[in-house]
Amino acid sequence: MQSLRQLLPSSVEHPGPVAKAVTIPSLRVEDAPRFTWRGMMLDVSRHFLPPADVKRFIDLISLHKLNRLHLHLADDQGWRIEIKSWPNLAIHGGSTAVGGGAGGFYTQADYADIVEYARRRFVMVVPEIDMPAHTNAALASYPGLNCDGVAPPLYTGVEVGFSALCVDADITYRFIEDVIRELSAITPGPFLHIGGDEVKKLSDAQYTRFIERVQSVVQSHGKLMVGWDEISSTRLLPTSVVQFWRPNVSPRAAVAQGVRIIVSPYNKVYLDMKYDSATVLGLSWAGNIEVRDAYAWDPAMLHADLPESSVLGVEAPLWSETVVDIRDFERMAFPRLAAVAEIGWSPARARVWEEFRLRLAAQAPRWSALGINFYRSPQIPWREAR
Ligand code: IFG
Repeated sequence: MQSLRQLLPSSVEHPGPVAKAVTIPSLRVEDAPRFTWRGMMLDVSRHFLPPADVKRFIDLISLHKLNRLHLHLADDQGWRIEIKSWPNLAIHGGSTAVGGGAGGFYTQADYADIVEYARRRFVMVVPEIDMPAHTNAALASYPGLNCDGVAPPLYTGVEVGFSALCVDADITYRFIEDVIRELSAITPGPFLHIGGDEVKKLSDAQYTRFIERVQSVVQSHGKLMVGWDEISSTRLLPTSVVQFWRPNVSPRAAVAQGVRIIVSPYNKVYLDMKYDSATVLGLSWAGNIEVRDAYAWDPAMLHADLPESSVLGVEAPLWSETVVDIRDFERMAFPRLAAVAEIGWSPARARVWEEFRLRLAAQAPRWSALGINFYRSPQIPWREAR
């Protein structure tokens, strides 16, 4: 359908009835994706996106034949999914956001609605509850979850790594069991992301024990564990998936365990990175990422010891420390997400920057008709309708 849609004039993308009949030549399309996992991640914790805006993104990613939507549902600044057995997680832990503004959360009905909306567009939702670090929102919601029994205040800043679950306390595993049980029950897809990134407050032994225990909880609920690349130092089931975000971390240990890899190199596809020094939104710790940086690389060439057979696919995370509403999210995602979509779909030999930038230029009328707030990168000769 998306291939057929791309053959239609951009005028059909305007809301409302199509003015006149549209014809296309009779043709035969033979096409198939290179990678199975073609995704993006929305960080709805640092800033919350209401369900209607998440559905808007599902429309836009399915237009580009992406098929995975990873929702970063819990972090230090916000817990965004209702857990019935621990109601204060969303009520208190979801009450604010970076900068101290209003937060929000998805009821389980909202989440089920998003999952169904995505399924009808061939997009699989992959929920993430980040742990053992990035957990201040949970710790602030239940004093009993803290080793000292004292709940920290809600956090509205942008530091990372300062929080950690009390990994040697039994209550922590009752909490994890309940959260994973409830989330698994409303997630038809096979994957459950447990984060695992940026842990500064635990020893390696504590971290390893924790991840391996959480992996068995995920497995007991019939799901496959996904985690950021820090988990590759632990003993993983071959069905687990490791999301490589740090280009300098070798996937050798993970590949040796037979796990599959998603590549999200922060210097190529972290969509919260500024386009250039003039970009108002975004961060710059990983360097600026213009459209060409997001396009001119290949997952199979990232690491010498990463065979293409281990690469499940590619995913572009959009962290929202500085990204507040849907128009900000769209501005950071487009046009770079179109580059990532082509990396996920097309054979490497078919990807040539000078050719891609012209095809991208031709998307301007279509994206404008769809009302996408895309960044007019100076690298692209945008063909705006007069
Ligand atoms: N790294 C953190 C994110 C976010 C990001 C912002 C990962 C896996 C920096 N962890 O990327 O939570 O703060 O660019």
